[in-house]
Amino acid sequence: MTDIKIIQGDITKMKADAIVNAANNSLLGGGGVDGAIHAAAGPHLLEECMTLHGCPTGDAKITLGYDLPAKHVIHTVGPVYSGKSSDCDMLRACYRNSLDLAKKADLHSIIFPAISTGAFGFPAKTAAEIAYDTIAEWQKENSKYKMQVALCAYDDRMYQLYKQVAA
Ligand code: AR6
Repeated sequence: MTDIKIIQGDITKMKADAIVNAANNSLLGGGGVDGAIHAAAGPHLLEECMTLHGCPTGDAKITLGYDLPAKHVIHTVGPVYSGKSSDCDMLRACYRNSLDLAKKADLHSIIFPAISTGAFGFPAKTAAEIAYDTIAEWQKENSKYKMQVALCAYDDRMYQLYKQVAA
């Protein structure tokens, strides 16, 4: 059964087994949600990220959450939007690999920001559809594993798009 909550707000304030970071290949911080997560988690997050030696686009790596309410951060790297169909494949891979990693770490709740829809320029509506459909498919394939998933919109527009695709 599909069980995806649509929520709005600042992901750094949210409690879960993991929040997902829309990072870049260096994993050493940046702006947007990445900057907010590092600021709220404190300097130990960057120290742990420095041991990970970056992350390829579409892949995901896990750290502790340090000063965040969330226990862990799953850092994934979305595609920089270029209009190629491989962008969609990469965005799907971000959601899939983050969920697989959370399951491997025995986590049971995860909150995603709208990966790639800010600085990386991915069209919000298509990104919302990819996020929802990929998570729903993963939940179907992993129906024996209880994983609460939420999609966190920061602004009203993204929130309305998520509500539309979930309807
Ligand atoms: N809580 C939830 N969502 C947020 C927050 C927050 N505190 N802040 C921003 N968003 P972006 P990207 C939303 O640009 O497009 C960074 O510099 C925002 O409204 O953070 O994947 C990285 O280091 C948007 O919908 O990530 C990379 O270099 C969504 O998060 C690059 O930006 C994603 O916007 C990644 O770009």
